[in-house]
Amino acid sequence: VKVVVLAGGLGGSRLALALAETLDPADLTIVGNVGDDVEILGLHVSPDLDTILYTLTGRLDESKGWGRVDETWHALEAAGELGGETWFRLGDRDLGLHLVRTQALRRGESLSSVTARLAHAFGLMPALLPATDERLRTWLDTPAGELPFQEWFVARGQRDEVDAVRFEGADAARPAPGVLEALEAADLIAIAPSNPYVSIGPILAVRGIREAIEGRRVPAVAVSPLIGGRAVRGPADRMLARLAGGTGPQQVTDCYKSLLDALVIDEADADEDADVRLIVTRTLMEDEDDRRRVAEAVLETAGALR
Ligand code: FO1
Repeated sequence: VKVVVLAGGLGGSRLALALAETLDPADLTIVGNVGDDVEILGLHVSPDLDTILYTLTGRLDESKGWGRVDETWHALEAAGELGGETWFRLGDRDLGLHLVRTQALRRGESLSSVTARLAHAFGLMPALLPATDERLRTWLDTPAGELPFQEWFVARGQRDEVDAVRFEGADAARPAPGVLEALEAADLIAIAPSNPYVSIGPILAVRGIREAIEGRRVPAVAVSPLIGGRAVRGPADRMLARLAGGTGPQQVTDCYKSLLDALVIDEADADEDADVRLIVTRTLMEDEDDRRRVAEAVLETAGALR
């Protein structure tokens, strides 16, 4: 079966890894969020694409959930001594990737093209596509004003409540090459247990992607990012409570109106209802057994729905 998975950072990369381990990796296409891309020290950083790349090639620092394992920080320390920006921490190894990517982008190469080269160099088997090659940036409307994503997420530690989310550039953004083709060829569309607002939202803000999923002829299945009404990591639960009015399966489903046939939820949420078919399993993905269980729930759902 051919699968397309829409993925944000850590939750996205966990499900992508689960699917890559369970399927023939050549049958998997990962469409990654670029709304949290940011320029740091003159370099283009694509945190979610990189978290996916690092996770699926065994390079992720699992303790932080971002960046590379065995990282050192000499360049950042030097930048700090010189008054450079250090709030967004780029490690030495990570910097190597940002240097290569930024150079390619400045020469006019597209983000999807350079991502494919980086992925190939790191031995990534599934296709990894940015949602779009165009500039798309997530902004948060908060009581402290409108903030760019990483300023809210990293610099201010998500302390501001979010009243609205805006995707700068979304109107003009076209799906990156390969995205619509992969959706057209897919037997199943999966939405990873990433933050619906700031990780999956920017992908679905690309009109061509949303329309392709709305017009799908195959099942679409999401994995809820909530366990017992709480986010495994990050602010998804707070955002759902404030923006959707609750932290149950129904509120997750509401984020994906007309885009979903089923939702995989955790046992801890099994007593709740939603207006799509619910599949109950243990959704926390810490080891390979966990990942297989969640991937099989996603894949079986598709079989059961057709
Ligand atoms: N997250 C942090 O909380 N602090 C950081 O300094 C930080 C640096 C960083 C560098 C490269 C990268 O790929 C990701 C990084 N992240 C950092 C994570 C990132 O901000 C978020 O996890 C994602 O954007 C949300 O999915």
